[in-house]
Amino acid sequence: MTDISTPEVLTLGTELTGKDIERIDRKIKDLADIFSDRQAYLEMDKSRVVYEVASFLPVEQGTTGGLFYGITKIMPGTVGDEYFMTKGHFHRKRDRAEIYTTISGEGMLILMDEQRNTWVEKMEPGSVHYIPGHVAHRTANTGEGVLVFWAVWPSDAGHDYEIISENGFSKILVKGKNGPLLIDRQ
Ligand code: M6P
Ligand code: ZN
Repeated sequence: MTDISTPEVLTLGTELTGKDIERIDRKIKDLADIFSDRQAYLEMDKSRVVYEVASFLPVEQGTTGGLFYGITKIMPGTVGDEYFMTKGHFHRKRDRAEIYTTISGEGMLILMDEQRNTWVEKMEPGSVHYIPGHVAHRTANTGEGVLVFWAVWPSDAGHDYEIISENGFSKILVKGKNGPLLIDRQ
């Protein structure tokens, strides 16, 4: 008989639980090349968690035609003036797209194309963001609470972090007097 029970069910909320969930914590110590204010970075508690990712990977990495999904939670905070954010990546298979849906909190999706043009989309509960292929993406928490979003991406997309850790994005998102500001990286 075919087993029609669903082995993993995601309830669209702030948690993703189940036996096959891969969990990654990114702490300040893991984000050395990410934040632009070196001095502020050095003064931070290295064990502080910046974000957590819980992913459901139902097929093997690299499988064509499958999908992965995950919940990311970014804590509120800044390093200097720069908001807590994810490392950011291009997809290793550059043409692969992705969708983000904001569950709670406030943030910005920071996008950069291969010509290093950078722009943002505001993330708020219910906002849905289509990230085209060939566009690097990272998310920043601009609010007082935790930013939680749901991501869905192709199982053969892969993560390419190298370009971002070497050159960053061309712009950074900082806390200004009247809210977030996207400014050129020094
Ligand atoms: C989203 C998806 C994941 C990604 C995570 C954190 O959930 O895009 O694939 O891993 O954000 O982003 P990063 O890998 O850049 O730290
Ligand atoms: Zn991605």
